[in-house]
Amino acid sequence: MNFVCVLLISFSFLICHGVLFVESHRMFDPLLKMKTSNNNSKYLSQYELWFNQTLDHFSPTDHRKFGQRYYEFFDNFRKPDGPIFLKICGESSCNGIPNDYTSVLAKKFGAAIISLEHRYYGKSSPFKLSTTKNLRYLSSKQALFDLAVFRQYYQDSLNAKLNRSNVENPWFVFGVSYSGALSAWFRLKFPHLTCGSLASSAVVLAVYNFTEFDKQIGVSAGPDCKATLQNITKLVEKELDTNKEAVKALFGAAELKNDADFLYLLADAAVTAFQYGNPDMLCTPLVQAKKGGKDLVNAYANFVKDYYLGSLGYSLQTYDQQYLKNTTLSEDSSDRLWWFQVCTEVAYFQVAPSNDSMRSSKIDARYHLDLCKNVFGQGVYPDVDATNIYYGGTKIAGSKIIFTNGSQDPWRHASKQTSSPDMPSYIIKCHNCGHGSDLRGCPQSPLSIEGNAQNCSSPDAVQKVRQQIIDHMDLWISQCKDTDKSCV
Ligand SMILES: *[C@@H]1O[C@H](CO)[C@@H](O)[C@H](O)[C@H]1NC(C)=O
Ligand SMILES: *[C@@H]1O[C@H](CO)[C@@H](O)[C@H](O)[C@H]1NC(C)=O
Ligand SMILES: *[C@@H]1O[C@H](CO)[C@@H](O)[C@H](O)[C@H]1NC(C)=O
Ligand SMILES: *[C@@H]1O[C@H](CO)[C@@H](O)[C@H](O)[C@H]1NC(C)=O
Ligand SMILES: *[C@@H]1O[C@H](CO)[C@@H](O)[C@H](O)[C@H]1NC(C)=O
Ligand SMILES: *[C@@H]1O[C@H](CO)[C@@H](O)[C@H](O)[C@H]1NC(C)=O
Ligand SMILES: *[C@@H]1O[C@H](CO)[C@@H](O)[C@H](O)[C@H]1NC(C)=O
Ligand SMILES: *[C@@H]1O[C@H](CO)[C@@H](O)[C@H](O)[C@H]1NC(C)=O
Ligand SMILES: CC(=O)N[C@H]1CO[C@H](CO)[C@@H](O)[C@@H]1O
Repeated sequence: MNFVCVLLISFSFLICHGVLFVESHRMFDPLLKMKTSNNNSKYLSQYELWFNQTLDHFSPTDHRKFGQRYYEFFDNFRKPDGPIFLKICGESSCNGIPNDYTSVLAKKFGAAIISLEHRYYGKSSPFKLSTTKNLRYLSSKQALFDLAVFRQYYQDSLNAKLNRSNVENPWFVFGVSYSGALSAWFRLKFPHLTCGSLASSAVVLAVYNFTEFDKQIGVSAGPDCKATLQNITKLVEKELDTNKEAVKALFGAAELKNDADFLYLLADAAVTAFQYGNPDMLCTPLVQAKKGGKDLVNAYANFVKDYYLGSLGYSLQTYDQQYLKNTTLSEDSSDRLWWFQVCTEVAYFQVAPSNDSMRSSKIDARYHLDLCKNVFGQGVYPDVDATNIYYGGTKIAGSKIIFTNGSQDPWRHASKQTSSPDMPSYIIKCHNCGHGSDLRGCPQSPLSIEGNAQNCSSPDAVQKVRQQIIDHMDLWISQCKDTDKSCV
């Protein structure tokens, strides 16, 4: 542990008990956390630090604060002028700084890594209950402002620790998926606060009827697997008419009372295989079952139970509108929180295309709008146009942003896929390249340490894009340092 780290950690001991919460008050024991931190290779650090964040950045009169959790990792930091990587946490509890490819980049650049939990998620909830009224400060706009204010605070406190003032380390922001969009938008809205951005599988385009998503699943599956999945959907729909309880029980999903919720689970389970780089886990047994004349629904039920709900650990509750209405905060509140963001800002409604769809045609825009209304109340629906006007969608007018996408990932159709000199875009093409393969390697989930690309069907495709990322970072960070010097 080096000098900066010791100082920052001892500083945190002073502040950690005094964090102000608007309604809730969580306590934690820093010593306990200290003991379990830094010895799990999946994380670079799980040692919690706290920051008093402004609840409403857009109100001139409301000055309430809430405690926001963050992490830091200084092992590779070239003090005092090394870069600072701000790794943005997205729509789930942020339990530490994961040991993905960012740690390789940190070694290469002599960088510190800082990670701030997204407001409302995990332990960074301003309120005790997630009622619709309390969720009114949950938006990407507030989250971006959080990052800006935190970034400034962090630089100032680092300067104070290093006995200096008005010095800026070169910052670089990172994110994957929704946090990838935040990474791009941060550079767009606060270009003076970061030298550049990596926007991995960044969903910068808010989409209302996201039919491209399902179409990509069909392409990623290939003709045989696709036809099998389509037949399974038809068979299950038929069973729902005649044998509802039995077919739900077969998938271990008897508790899903709403049939469309159940059909959504079935669609999502297949999606995850392609999105996270495990296509063969799904398609090999299905195509084999088909060839061997076995029961297809049964084969798919085994995949959903063993892989999706089993080894990947997804929960049925995610699909259960009854559960999504629960406003008690717990470990799994992320589902309700993310649906709120979907229902108010970004939509990405994964509806069945009118022709040739994988998922049931019952999963349409009406299903999503009804869910928004049922879970959050009358009048809650996404204003997608407003979101795209605010950020620009795929016409985002930013600079020094790298967009990366995986060829098999359905989400890439909500990303910026055309390259421009100021915002290079790269596609990583391989059989199991999906969501965030540049940072996560293969499979993308569960995590492979340091984003190992060995098990990608084409490791070279991943390495090539990684080298391009490094080249851009190198250039932009050095340009940032030059600007800084000329200002002194
Ligand atoms: C956060 O707020 C609490 C209560 O006002 C205060 O005691 C604590 O010092 C603050 N922490 C920081 C880091 O400013
Ligand atoms: C991590 O640290 C805890 C507490 O010191 C210890 O009990 C545990 O065995 C350690 N785990 C590993 C994998 O080293
Ligand atoms: C910081 O500066 C003060 C006054 O200039 C000095 O007393 C102190 O030793 C310095 N601390 C460090 C860590 O350099
Ligand atoms: C979305 O699709 C539905 C049909 O499912 C259609 O009624 C609606 O107009 C579409 N909305 C937009 C914004 O494309
Ligand atoms: C799908 O169902 C159709 C009609 O029942 C059948 O002709 C076709 O062979 C099936 N295909 C697969 C891959 O199961
Ligand atoms: C809501 O969730 C909490 C925490 O998980 C649980 O204790 C409670 O029973 C749930 N309430 C309802 C009505 O399901
Ligand atoms: C529907 O999809 C099939 C298979 O991709 C294609 O052959 C057919 O032309 C499509 N029909 C329409 C009306 O788009
Ligand atoms: C690659 O996959 C093989 C077999 O699936 C597995 O045993 C191995 O641990 C994986 N290697 C890496 C580096 O993930
Ligand atoms: C940078 C790049 O290769 N982008 C491609 C991503 O995918 C879309 C759709 O397949 C192509 O049109 C882009 O050229």
